[in-house]
Amino acid sequence: MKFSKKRTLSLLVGLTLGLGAASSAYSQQSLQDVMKARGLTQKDLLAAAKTYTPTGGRDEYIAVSSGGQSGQLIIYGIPSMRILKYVAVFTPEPWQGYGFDDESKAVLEQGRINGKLLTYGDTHHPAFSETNGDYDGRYVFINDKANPRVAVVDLKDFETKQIVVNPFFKSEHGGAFVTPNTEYIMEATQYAAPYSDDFVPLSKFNEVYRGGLTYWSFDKKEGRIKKENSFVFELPPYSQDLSDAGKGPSYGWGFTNSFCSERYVGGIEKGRPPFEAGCSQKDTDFLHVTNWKKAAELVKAGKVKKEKGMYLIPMKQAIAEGLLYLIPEPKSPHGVDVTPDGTKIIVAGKLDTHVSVYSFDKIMKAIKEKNFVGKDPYGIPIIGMKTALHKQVQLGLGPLHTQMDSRKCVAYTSLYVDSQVAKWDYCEGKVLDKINIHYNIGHLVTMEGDTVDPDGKYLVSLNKLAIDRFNPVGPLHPQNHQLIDISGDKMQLLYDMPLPLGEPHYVVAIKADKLRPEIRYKSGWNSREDKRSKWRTRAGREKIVREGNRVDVYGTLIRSHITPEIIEVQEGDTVSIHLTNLERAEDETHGFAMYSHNVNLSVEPGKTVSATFKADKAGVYPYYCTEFCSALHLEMQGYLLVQPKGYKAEGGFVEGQKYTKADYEKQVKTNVDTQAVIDSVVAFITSHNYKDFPPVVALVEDATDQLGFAAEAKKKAEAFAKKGDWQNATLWAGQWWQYQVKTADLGLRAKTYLEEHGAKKIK
Ligand code: K7E
Ligand code: CUA
Repeated sequence: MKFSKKRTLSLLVGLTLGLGAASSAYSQQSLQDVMKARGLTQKDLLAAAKTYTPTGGRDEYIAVSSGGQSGQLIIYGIPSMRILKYVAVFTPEPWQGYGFDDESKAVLEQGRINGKLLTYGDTHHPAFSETNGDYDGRYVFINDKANPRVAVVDLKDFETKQIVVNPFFKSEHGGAFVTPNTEYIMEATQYAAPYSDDFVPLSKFNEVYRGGLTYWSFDKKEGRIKKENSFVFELPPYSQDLSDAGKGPSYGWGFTNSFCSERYVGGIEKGRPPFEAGCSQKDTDFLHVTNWKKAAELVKAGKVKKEKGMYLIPMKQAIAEGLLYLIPEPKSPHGVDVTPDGTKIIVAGKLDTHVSVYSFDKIMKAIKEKNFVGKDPYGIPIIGMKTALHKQVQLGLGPLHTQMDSRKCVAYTSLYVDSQVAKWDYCEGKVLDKINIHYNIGHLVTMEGDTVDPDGKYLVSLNKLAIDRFNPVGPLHPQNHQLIDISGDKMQLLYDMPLPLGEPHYVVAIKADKLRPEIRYKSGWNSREDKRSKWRTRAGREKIVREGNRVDVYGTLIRSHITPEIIEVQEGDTVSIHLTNLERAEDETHGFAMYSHNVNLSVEPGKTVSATFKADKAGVYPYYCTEFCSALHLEMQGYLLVQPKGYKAEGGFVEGQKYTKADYEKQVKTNVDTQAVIDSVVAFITSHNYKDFPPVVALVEDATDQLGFAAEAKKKAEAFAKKGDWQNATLWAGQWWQYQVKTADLGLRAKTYLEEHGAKKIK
């Protein structure tokens, strides 16, 4: 467990070389046996040693991947490539209760477009929040290409908090990218469309259809996008593509690619050449250069008009104020990436074998000297390509995206057509290394590779096609994320990870120790609004409140019961079940599922969530906890009874089993024996330095709680016994035992932990 990486490696290598080391003959043989049986080479073993993570081990980096059309985010560790979580963003997801509880439904509701609720998103580019151009580990943003929206995910709990809809665009792609202090989140259009929601014939394409670039204002303290402070650059109907924000010397500026500056409109069904022909005819398209800092000042000074609840900067105003410039770039470009020092802008063109490196200094000089080669049809000044270029470097076929290394001037660019990654020097303009990937790479990511201070180390290649890489699972293949070691001079392929959800476009990777997610919510927390829920309940305060046809159930969840266990309502009532998880222990989530009402909740420790539904059919509806939370999890259950209109109550509870004094005494004996086991475990724990182990301290805290509950149940049992009510006495004695079992379970977990982590005896 405590072996250093070096030590583990030398151990492995030593064993495989097997130079007559008779003393370790057994393990030597077994490792070679495995190699032989599985057909593994020395190189494979080395790669395995670089990625294999023993049980309980952690990853150095956490990757946040777009989930493509799944509308989610995928979280995985690097270098282990183990998937840790899917985060529901634009799409309902039952495990997280997302889109099922009222609180998260309200988030999805924010994303309605034209009154329609959308239950998917086409996610492309996740972006971490930044402070001084470096990841600060607080938020992640993700865009939806199909329905121009941006979502905010808080890394405190990896939950989606907000979705904003772009009121001008009908499609987007160049987002989410953040400015160096997360002042703004960039979002550029893809397919031009009218800003209004009206019908506009294609004959008016040049005059009325528009592209655009939104700078969404972000309030870092509150963790929310502020639409009312955000602004949009009106842009020509070119297909704007990716964006990146300037940093260092280029701070205050943004860069946005485009293709189809031909403004071609297809019509293949009418015999016109298709979009793809008309959109790739010219030799160059345009890089849009925008001055967001100056734009923000204009907005602040009240010089920009508001429309649809945000600021819209018309092209005329942007040109007059010197906020907007164009620079030709080789045809059909895709990625645009600013170098860590902010001095250069790297543009890769799908249909050009070169990567173009623009110099920010040269761009500024041209602007200062008004050195323009002309204007586009909308009057935007054009800076000459040669004027702005630092270098063009021939890399290979289909260069798309670029990421940076920790080494100065070193970058990695994906080559889609060549199915390769090129490592190259953007200062000198020379290729350093190439590696084959499988197959057709889109984006790639290096560790913290788009910050001012990249870590390098690993690169993940996001491949579009997997073809023959994995066991076949039908015509729809998983994606293939390939892990590459870039720490040496030569790139080394380490691992293939099938990603079984959506087509992820981009991934960002952050140093794991920058993240400090919470392990529980403050008690009674509405996690989507980040405040105490008005529906929260404390233990013993559970209640059912009726007001006309509305019934509010204030309930709680704790191992292993749901309070209330019986809910009686009348046909036609609107029922709202509000559940608070009372647990303080780590990883004690309870679920709540109920027959036939599409009610399915996830209630993490401390959280309060609600499910509102119409009880429109009389009947019996069992509900239960969906998370295997303790040995008595299956008993964590209850009934919703929907009584027919005019129903008159008959009878009370029917006892299935009658208990006697003997039953009570038998149960008490069991409890006394159980207490002895608990005492021995407690003695073990307290005789060790358990306080040096925070996970054990948390377990002990939880166990103490459970013992407290046991004591309460014991009191009840004894009170009933005194009255000779053996029925209730026996049942409460049983409940007393249930809490003991939970205590013992926690205690044993703590004991195992101490044994496995070499705890020392202290007395
Ligand atoms: Cu290249 Cu949406 Cu960034 Cu796909 S995008 S690859
Ligand atoms: Cu709570 Cu199972």
